[in-house]
Amino acid sequence: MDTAEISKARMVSKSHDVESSWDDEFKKLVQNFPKERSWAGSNLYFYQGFWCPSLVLKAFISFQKHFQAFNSDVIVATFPKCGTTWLKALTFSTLYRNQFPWDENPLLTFGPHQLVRFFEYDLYLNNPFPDLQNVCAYQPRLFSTHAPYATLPTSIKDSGCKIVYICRNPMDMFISLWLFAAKLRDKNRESLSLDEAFDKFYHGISAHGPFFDHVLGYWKASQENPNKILFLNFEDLKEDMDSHLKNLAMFLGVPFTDDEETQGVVEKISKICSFENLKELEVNKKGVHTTGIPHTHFFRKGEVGDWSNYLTPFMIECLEKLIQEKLNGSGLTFKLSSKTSNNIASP
Ligand code: PAP
Repeated sequence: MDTAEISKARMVSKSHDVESSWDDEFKKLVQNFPKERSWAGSNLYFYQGFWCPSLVLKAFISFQKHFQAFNSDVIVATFPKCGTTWLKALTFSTLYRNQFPWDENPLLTFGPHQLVRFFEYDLYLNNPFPDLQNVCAYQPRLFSTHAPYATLPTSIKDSGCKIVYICRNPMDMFISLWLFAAKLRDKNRESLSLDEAFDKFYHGISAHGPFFDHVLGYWKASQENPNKILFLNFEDLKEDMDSHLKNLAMFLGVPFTDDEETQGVVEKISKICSFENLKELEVNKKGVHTTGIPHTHFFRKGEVGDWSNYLTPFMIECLEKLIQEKLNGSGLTFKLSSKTSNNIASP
């Protein structure tokens, strides 16, 4: 077995073993939660309106119960496969740019997921009370989560901490997740067919889904409180990185100075965080995340519109209708391809 296969085997066995490691009290707590098979073959539990993977259910509940936010904290929140890795790299590099010499940017030696750690997939995974004072090498503290807005700990919602959220059109997100799940799936199980995955996605069943509830939860919260939540789109970033990076810096309270702009700092950040650069770094070719997932799995194509190579006309029609229905009246728009004619706006 090569390193990737060993990591995968470890990750799959972690997901499968986790339920047998639950104590009686926890088993009792979750016994009545609705349950479904995840796309990669483990279990999803329906908890507080969302499908939580068995691997992180306990960690998520610990995080929800015990995490105390500081006013200065920054949290990268995402639905899986919407640009988490990218936004982690961008937020890290923007927020801390004056805390290290540029040619020693930690992104060159650590994966974005190692630098901006998940609450549920990392910090709380094996420890209900992680020492959060010492996990961040830089200040302010920077964390990440796939948790839906409605389920965030009260201290995150009520404190002055800031949330940066990125969403992505559901067609690209769906294909990205389907291909990712196939890589994680246990060798002894057949991969989920595109039809099967589509059926699950259409009915809101995927890790941290329903997708639309997740996106709209953060979208509405960002509309109500734009100083607290910055809502970004994968497709907008692809189209015009520099102006979104300036907005991000402004939102984080570290706007680029005129000098920095003249020195090309914005372009440097966008370049170091680009798909092409990150994918080729040794650390991202070889490293493994705490869950056992190889870093390479987080870098596939990074494009807008790749769904057109996979979805059937029937699937496209269903998703277009679903998008219209779900976004109705919300003011949220998805760009489905880099060609502007192919966009779905909310009525
Ligand atoms: P996660 O939520 O599981 O952490 P996430 O990083 O959101 O994963 O998703 C990975 C997707 O982002 C992949 O998309 P694809 O399958 O359509 O290719 C990956 O290629 C893409 N991605 C990763 N890094 C970047 C980047 N720097 N720029 C653009 N896209 C990226």
